[in-house]
This record gives sequence, structure tokens and C-alpha cells, in this order.
Amino acid sequence: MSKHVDYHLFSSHREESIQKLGSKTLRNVLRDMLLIRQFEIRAKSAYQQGKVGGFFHSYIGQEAIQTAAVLAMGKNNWYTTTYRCHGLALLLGATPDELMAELYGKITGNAKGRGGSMHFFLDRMLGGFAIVGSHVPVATGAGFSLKYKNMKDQVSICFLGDGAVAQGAFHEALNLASLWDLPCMYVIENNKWGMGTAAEKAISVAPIAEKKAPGYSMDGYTFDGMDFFHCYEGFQALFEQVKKTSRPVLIEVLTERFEGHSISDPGLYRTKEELEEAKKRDPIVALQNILLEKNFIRQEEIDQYQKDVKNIILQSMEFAEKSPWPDPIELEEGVLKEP
Ligand SMILES: Cc1ncc(C[n+]2csc(CCOP(=O)(O)OP(=O)(O)O)c2C)c(N)n1
Repeated sequence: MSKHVDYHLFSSHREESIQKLGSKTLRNVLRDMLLIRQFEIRAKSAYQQGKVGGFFHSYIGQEAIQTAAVLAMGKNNWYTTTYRCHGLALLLGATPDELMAELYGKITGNAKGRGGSMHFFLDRMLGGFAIVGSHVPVATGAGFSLKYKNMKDQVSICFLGDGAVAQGAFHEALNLASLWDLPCMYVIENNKWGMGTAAEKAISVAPIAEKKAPGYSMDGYTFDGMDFFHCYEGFQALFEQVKKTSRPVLIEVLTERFEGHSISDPGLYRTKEELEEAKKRDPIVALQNILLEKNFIRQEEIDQYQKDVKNIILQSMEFAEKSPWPDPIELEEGVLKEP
């Protein structure tokens, strides 16, 4: 971004977190992030070979955020997100097989081949939503249900893009969450761009959360999305706070997407140099380096993880390829009809 913005980053105690999480957990974190990346890389190539239809939005570059969120807060919450939903579904327990099959439009897919890339759905993940901002009120509703049922050990976590902040639905949803003291965490993943429009050209304030939140009597926070530990600590602290106070929070996570907005985006609005600069902060490489430095892992083990996740994803492609197409006779099943 060209303009100087004065961020107040959530304070971090990285060394303590590294020791607290320990080698075993952090190795799993690395493996989770590698799996997400491999899924995106291979699914993109399947798309380019004409195996996948519809839209496709990659989460490459942003992996640390949702990986940290799910580790810090657990699966037992309500989660909602945008069309950039592959990583969250994997983290919440969907199998690569069912997700890849969904991309291929097969009956074995996560949504029986009817939703495709943007509409993954799980018990605790209310979607993958394609309409920008449309899921923010859904997350507020999920927060309402938790409060109504007096379920104080869970929260509603909503991931959205910076572009969604300009939508009316965002404003209405946050206004109600604040008025009704709902246990909601709205997480703006600011990857600097809404398609080809720079966030600074679309959103009137920066830092977004720190400046917007007071308008809803909420607290606003900024995390570094390229740093797994920063996100982990921030999510953990705010999760405890929201459960205790039942007051919603607004978080902006500063991040980078390494791919185009979607698969059809050649990314002409940013220079190669800008992209190369962003990639220097690759969250996976950063985590690998820390684990190597701490002797929590050896390079050969990282190489083995790479091979393992590659095999898992290649197998999921085979599974998708061999799976049957949905039967056209079932086309109207699961569709809400007029009585
Ligand atoms: C209401 C609505 N308007 C426009 C679009 C087209 N559209 C799809 S994604 C997108 C950009 C959203 O950017 P952002 O919220 O920053 O999320 P990101 O893609 O960067 O993760 C737009 C304008 C849409 N899907 N829904």
C-alpha cells in the first residue's frame, strides 16, 4: 500500500508460544499448512486441465491465519467464510477426497457436486459464501443462537475479505452483534486487494478494524497474518475475551494472496516486484525456518511431509476422477421448492 498507515499490532510473545505449543503441535501445524498449499496447487492444475468447473479462489499466502484460528479456538464453534474456503474446510476436518471430488462436480463431493469450489459445507462450517458480505449476517445469527441457548463455551467466527467491509450487510450485522452482546469474532483478512481494486481505494479508513470497531462500540485489533504465532496468540486471547464478555470483536489480519483473485485473474494490477516482495514473507517458509532453528524438525522430515501431502492430494484427484457424476434424476433433490 502506498499510504502510510499507523497499525497497532496485537502484542506478541512468540518465544513463549513456541515453547508452549512445542515440537509435536508445531510440526502438525506445518503439515496442515503444507496440505492446504498442496491442495491449492494441484486443484489449480486440475482446473487448468478442464477437470474443474466454475470459479476457483486460492488461499495460497493466507494459510497461517485460519490454521492459527482453528488451533487456537478449536473446531467446536460456528465458522463462516467466503468463497476462499478450501483451507478452512480442510482444517475443520473435511477430507481432501470429498473436497477434490466437489471441485470435479462428482457425487462423492462435499456438497454432492452441486456447490463446487465456493460452497464447501461442514457441521460447524456454515459455508463457503460467494456473495461478498452475505455471510456476515449469517455469522451474527450463529452468534445469536449461541447466546439464546446460553452456550458460553463457543463463539461465532466469521472470516471475510477487506472488500466485504464496504457492504451494507457488514454494517447491519456488526451493529446488531454489538446491540445484542453476541459472542462473534469478525476477522477481516486484508490481502490488499478486492479483485483488482486496492483496499485503500475501496475502504475509507485504515487500519480497518481499529477505526471501524469503535463505531459499533467494539474493540478492534490488528494481527500480522504472515506470522502464524502472532495470529495464534491473538486468536487465543480474543477467544477467551469474547467467551467471557459476550462482546463481539473486529479483527483485521494483514496478509497477502500469492495468486490472482481467482484462477482467471492475470494480476495485471500489481507488479512482479510487489508480488516477489510479498512472497518473501511466505508464512510456511517462516514457520519452517523457526522449526529448523529450534531443532523441532530436520530438513529431511520437511521433505518427507512434502511428499506425504503430495501423495494425499494426488490420491484425492484419483478418487475424484474415478467417482461417478451425480444422476440427473436427482437434480431437484435438496432444492427448496414452493409448496
Ligand atoms: C455482492 C457482490 N458483489 C460483487 C461480487 C464480485 N466479487 C467477487 S469477489 C470480489 C472481491 C472481494 O474481495 P475481498 O472481500 O477483499 O476478498 P478476497 O477475494 O480478497 O479474499 C468481488 C467484487 C460478489 N461476489 N458479490
